[in-house]
Amino acid sequence: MDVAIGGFDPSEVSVKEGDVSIRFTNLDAFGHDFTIEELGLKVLLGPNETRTVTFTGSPGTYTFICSVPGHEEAGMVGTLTVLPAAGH
Ligand SMILES: [Cu+2]
Repeated sequence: MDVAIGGFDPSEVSVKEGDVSIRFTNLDAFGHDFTIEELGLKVLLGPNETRTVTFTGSPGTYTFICSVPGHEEAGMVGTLTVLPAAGH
């Protein structure tokens, strides 16, 4: 997922429940983060940093933002949908 002041690309992501891995690339020369308040998840992304983060996702729809002041207002908001694994 590309992370920049204009927003997250893609801004709508669907994954299966369980271990969710997302690779983030910060395209800007200043910091951002990937925050899902409902999950207590906050991934800090330094300038031009690329990192992969794994967390446990339960089925549902979650809003993610960049919590740096002003960045959500600048469009850094999106939706993560965690789908039930097959067989549930
Ligand atoms: Cu940001």
